[in-house]
Amino acid sequence: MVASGDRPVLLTGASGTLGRLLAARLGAFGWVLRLTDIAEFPDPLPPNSTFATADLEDQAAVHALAENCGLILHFGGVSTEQPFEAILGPNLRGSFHVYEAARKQRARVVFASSNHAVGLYERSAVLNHDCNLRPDGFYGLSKAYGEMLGRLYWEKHAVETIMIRIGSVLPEVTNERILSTWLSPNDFVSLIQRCAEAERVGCSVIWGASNNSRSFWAGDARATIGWTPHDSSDSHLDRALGKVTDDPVAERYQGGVFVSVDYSRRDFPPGEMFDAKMLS
Ligand code: 15L
Repeated sequence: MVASGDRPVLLTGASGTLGRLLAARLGAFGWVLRLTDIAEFPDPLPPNSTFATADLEDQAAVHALAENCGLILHFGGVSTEQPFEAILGPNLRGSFHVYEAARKQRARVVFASSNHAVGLYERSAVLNHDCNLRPDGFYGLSKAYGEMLGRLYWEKHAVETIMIRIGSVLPEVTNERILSTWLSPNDFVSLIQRCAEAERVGCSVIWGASNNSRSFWAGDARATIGWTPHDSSDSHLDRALGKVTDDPVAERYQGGVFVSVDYSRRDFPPGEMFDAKMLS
């Protein structure tokens, strides 16, 4: 375990949906948590936890929060598709501050990347972790940047990182796309446990998805960190099959409705992959 009593765990984005889930569940395991967010923490504080509001753009604040931490769970920043200017500070500058702090503290980082870093693959594709990044908007682009930041800090400074390309962490499978992207809350928590407990992780990419037979993704570093998901969207098939939008762009791509935001490409017929051959 890279974190313990005198090497606490810093959780950024603690007041967000995933942050609150992690704070409650990891706190109940007895983890010593240092929680932070730009917004107040809305829940009762878990045992052994402290909370401080901070802006990820404030380098000094991030460095102070990370002091003595052995693990940083970086879940902070904007989590939806937004104009570039809204993403720039929290997601790009903020992630830089987190990685610099990790370098200083010799801490491991778990970076909450997203399926939107590869959201412009069509739904028929099954991706390996080393596929080209194909972000589906400025949010996805910031996650791709975070992944490259993680790689830089591993290769140049030996900062260990696990990048989790999170699918959809939800209590229920609510539509057809989520049959492919679902990560159950229990599998999500067990993944974070393994990220902390694994002896060595280097620089690893994990698809943050349960054991879904309709998955868009296969092949990642889960064996290296010893993580096995136990849930599957398959048991929600009846409820979710056929629940689709009437938006052809969202239904065509893995990233769903994030792709549709400001999408202006009209030159490729549905079903046709964009690849280098089409340019020659
Ligand atoms: C994400 O990255 C978002 O933060 C989350 O709100 C969901 O939209 C999720 O991806 C998803 O693709 O389902």
